[in-house]
Amino acid sequence: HFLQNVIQHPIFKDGKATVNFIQNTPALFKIKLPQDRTSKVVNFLAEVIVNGNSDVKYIDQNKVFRNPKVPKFNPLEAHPKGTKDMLTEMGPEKFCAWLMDEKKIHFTDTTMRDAHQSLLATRMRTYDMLRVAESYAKNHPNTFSMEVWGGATFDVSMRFLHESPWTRLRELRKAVPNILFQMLLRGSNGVGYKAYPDNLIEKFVEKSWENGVDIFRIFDSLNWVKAMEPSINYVRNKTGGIAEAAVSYTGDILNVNETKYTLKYYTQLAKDLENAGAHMIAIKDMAGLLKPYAATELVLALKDTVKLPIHLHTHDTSSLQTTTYMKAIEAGVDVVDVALGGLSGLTSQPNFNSVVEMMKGQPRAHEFDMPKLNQFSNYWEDTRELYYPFESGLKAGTAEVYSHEIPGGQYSNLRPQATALGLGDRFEEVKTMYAEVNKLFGNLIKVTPSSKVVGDMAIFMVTNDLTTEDVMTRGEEISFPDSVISFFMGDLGQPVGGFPKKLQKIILKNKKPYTNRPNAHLAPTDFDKEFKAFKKKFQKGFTRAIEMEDFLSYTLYPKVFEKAHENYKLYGNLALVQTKHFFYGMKLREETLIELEPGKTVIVRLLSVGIPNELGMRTVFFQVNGENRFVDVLDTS
Ligand code: 3PY
Ligand code: ZN
Repeated sequence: HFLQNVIQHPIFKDGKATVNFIQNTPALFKIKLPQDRTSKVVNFLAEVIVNGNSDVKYIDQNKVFRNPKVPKFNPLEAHPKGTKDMLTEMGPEKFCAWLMDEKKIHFTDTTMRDAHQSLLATRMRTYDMLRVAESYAKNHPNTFSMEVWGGATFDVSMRFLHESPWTRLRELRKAVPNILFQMLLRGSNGVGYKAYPDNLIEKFVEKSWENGVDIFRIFDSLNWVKAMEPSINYVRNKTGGIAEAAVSYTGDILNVNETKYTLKYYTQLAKDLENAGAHMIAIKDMAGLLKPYAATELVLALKDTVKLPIHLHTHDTSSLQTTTYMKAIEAGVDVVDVALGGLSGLTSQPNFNSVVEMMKGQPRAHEFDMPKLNQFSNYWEDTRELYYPFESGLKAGTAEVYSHEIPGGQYSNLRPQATALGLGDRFEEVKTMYAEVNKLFGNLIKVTPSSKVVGDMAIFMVTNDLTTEDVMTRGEEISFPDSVISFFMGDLGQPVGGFPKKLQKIILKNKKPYTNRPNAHLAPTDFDKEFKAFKKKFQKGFTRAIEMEDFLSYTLYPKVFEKAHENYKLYGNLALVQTKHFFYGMKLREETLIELEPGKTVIVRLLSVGIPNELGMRTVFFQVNGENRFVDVLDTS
């Protein structure tokens, strides 16, 4: 049909079609695609086979993937009782009291959130999580919690993986009804990079709970209690979940020259968070700077200051952090964050499997079935191979982290960001500059989004060959990155000790900064009006009723949502496609299985790919459930 239209077009008929024909007659090439789910997903496969997945920058043609094995479990057996059941029975206060009475050390498994955010630029797909989720829930119900949501996963799942973060959460919840689910919430910045209206955050918290989140780890990128307080209240008032408020750790409390981020500073902060209503306190060591002996001091002091469970989070960038856990456990920490072996270490969390082994025979040991826990590590090790283009390239632990202080979750993004800007060979300089910018900005707590501001400035300065002296002496002539200007305006809140005044003047030029909560300047979201307008705009593309959750995704990331939605209309639910074929397409005679719904599986086999015709179109032949099908795709190479 499409070819008929082209052939009968007057320009084409007259033999006047040139290389510009496609550009000049775009309507002809807007092929109306069939709407059923099978055709949509086949169209996607054809597109990746011909043009590749635009998120994959290079392909190693010799790469051979192993088939990740899901550890055995009984699908017919009920889920064993876990911490989620206990929270439901006890409510947050009693549950936290139980946790503090526990002698055993407890473990949060971060594999499905921070581990892949920090090692694989957040690219882990729902497909690979769902494959093992039920098995994990049935094999290891004694896990304290699983961090599965929030942080960068929210936008990356839409932006690059063409998934709905809400569907991910719901599907995981179904597979894991027994273990607590945890998310990372950037306080007033939600799961974004700027402040949002308070009532939007409130709705977001409420919906996250309804869809499956139990523990909300709430932090502020500048450790500003005022910015965390509203979120703590929303969790307390709108959900039955746990408000875990985070003390983000930077510097070194054992450094005798430290005057800002001292032990006293952290204990006071924890006390303020307890007074603000936190159920638990997290030590959020986002860059992995908490050294073993410092952990002893910090945990003992916090235990002395607050009557709440203490949950320790770190990144193993230095490769020392298992020792930090040992010291923290000795000092009485209640829960530590770990990742399953195959996705642990370096910029990720310490190795779950090995920490369990370390504790064997010790007073605070917590028993896990080791052969089975190791099977899960192997699953992730094999699965990780599928994500090789997103590896950060860090091969060994580095003591450099104590000087640059780059958070683990940022490290895996900063390198590709630098490479994309042509600074691949100058990453050393970027890291050094990151530390210099931190000093210039007054020594900040650096965690999303404040860490992004520092990263943006570092890259900007390296790109433009600027020194800190240039900034201070001729900053008036420099147009700084938007994120930097916005930061100095007070859009992310107030840093500890305030902004460096001279630099603030240079960066803001004539603008006047504010000092109260950024959210106080934002008009509340008018849910009635805006949700109605949203429905009107988007309902056509949905095969189900639009939900408030869709609206929240849109409100937090309008452009990203719109693009993801366009994609959804074209290709349907891409979370169902196997990862190998999602990223790399299919090889000749290869088969892929797509389970559209339980009991409805489509088997697609690639038969051949035609050479481009004079219009650049290629015909991809498949066998779909035994029947031949072809799809024409414009080769854009
Ligand atoms: C995030 O906000 O995504 C983080 O992981 C911060 O550490
Ligand atoms: Zn982290």
